Amino acid sequence: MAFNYDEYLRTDKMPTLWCWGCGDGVILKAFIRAIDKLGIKKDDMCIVSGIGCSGRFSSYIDCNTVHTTHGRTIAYATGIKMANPDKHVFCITGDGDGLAIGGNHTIHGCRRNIDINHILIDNFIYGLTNSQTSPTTPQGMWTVTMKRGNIDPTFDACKLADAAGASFVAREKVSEPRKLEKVFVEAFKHKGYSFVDVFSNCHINLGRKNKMANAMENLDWIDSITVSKKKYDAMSEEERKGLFPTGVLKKDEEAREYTEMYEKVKEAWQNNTKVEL
Ligand SMILES: Cc1ncc(C[n+]2csc(CCOP(=O)(O)OP(=O)(O)O)c2C)c(N)n1
Repeated sequence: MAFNYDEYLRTDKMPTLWCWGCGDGVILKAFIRAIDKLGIKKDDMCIVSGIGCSGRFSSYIDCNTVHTTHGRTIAYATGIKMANPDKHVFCITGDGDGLAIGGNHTIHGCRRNIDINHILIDNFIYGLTNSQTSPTTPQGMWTVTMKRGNIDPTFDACKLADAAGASFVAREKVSEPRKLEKVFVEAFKHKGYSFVDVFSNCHINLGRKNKMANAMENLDWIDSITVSKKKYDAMSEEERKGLFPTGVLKKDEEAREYTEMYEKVKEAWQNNTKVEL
């Protein structure tokens, strides 16, 4: 029997405001399938999103949702998780939302290793506001704020998340929806900060001015800059240039999770002792 997505969707909000062929819809479906696979109940989860095309994600799923301000998703999600440590908290951000205006929050979410699942929808551009340079825009590409080609160095979000202390770090792409679903399942099962960088297409606001004006051309370009972690690990430094590894890049099950540590703070106050780390 065909999978019933409607069970999870706010069907009255359909069609989405995403452009035809946008990768955000692929991510939405992979997300729903992962939730279903894990049997997470709608009442036991909360989706927190920021502002952007990616920010609309929370509008479409029929569960507890908060559509917050640009760049402040992790701050809201941290509060929600601290007050409800037994619930699943998902953060959906764009690359501008989660790495530029909200970059600082992403760093400290990772550092605290709080049990939040952060999906960064990485379309390499500010989509909603029509093509400004984002931290992940590749060098040389046209943007509305760098019309002669972007001079900012290209940024690897997974390296940031790893260095900042996230205990689960992965990258996938919308051209491989089944792999994306699998990575989501692993990320959502993980206790601690799970960061998933999802390469997605924005053929309208990135592609049109960069010789990939339709979804397929944009996806082909994404395929050309990605390689599985296994292959990446076997490559020389020279061969790795311009490529991003996909798959689960880091999984540390020993790292201490923040809400659990906070329980120790409560105990310390009750017993009038110092927190035991
Ligand atoms: C404080 C603040 N600054 C700027 C904006 C304008 N703004 C809305 S969305 C956005 C960028 C969105 O880009 P990204 O986060 O990459 O998401 P996408 O739309 O590509 O999914 C900006 C700059 C805003 N809403 N609030």
